[in-house]
Amino acid sequence: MVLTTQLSRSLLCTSLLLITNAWSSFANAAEELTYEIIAERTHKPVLFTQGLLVDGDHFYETSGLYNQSLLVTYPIAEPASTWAKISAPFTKKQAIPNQYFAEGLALLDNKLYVLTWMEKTLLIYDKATLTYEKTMSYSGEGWGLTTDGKSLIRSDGSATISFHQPKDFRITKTITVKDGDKEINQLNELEYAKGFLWANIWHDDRILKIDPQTGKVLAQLNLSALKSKVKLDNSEQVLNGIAWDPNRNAFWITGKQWPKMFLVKIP
Ligand SMILES: [Ca+2]
Repeated sequence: MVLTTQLSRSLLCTSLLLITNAWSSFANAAEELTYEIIAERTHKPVLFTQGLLVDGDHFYETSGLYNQSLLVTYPIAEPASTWAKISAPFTKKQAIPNQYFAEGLALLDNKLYVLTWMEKTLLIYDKATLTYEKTMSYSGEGWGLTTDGKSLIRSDGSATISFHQPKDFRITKTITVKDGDKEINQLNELEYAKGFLWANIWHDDRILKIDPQTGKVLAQLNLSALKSKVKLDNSEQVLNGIAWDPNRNAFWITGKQWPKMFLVKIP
């Protein structure tokens, strides 16, 4: 009898704990934003997208992997015919040396900053010509990169976001990204838009809207509907690539080796 009572007490406690945990994870989940896909265009499947941004009427994009990393630029507007779309050359293309795995990309004061994954090296290129200018070094991994117009903002695969001063890439501030109490790891491609930081999560179809001061997740976008619109062959072809297009007041979203990009508007 005593044993039975203890057992039922412990079962009751376990159930209460499960309910509490379920409630707290529910309470932590940031609000889901609604969105509309207002346009789509081709994306060259050769691009293993790591960084994506819009400047004026052009995209700038980095493509990863060793021995094949690239920095490219191409127009947002596409030719009319399907063949012309598929065969359109890049406006400019710069091969990144074989020892580097290119990662995130940011544009600040006419310089393109390219992170590398494990090489602890930031590569700097001239925006107009894509010519290489110099490198700077840093600690840790390089995943995503963006800018608020003052700092270069870097993700490294963890929940930490580092703010670097552009002149020497020294860290001036870090934030930890949390949805409620839960740290969100594996933050990848970044975009700074409308005063907020937006981040992909690696191997996840969500993009988070983050308070750049505190790291608090304010809302999330579930973009699994985009992935269902592209034919993918392998599990590494994940959603990755967020670029704010101020002329269209919407985000261009793509993924690694995706054949399409989508223009996503949040009402
Ligand atoms: Ca971006």
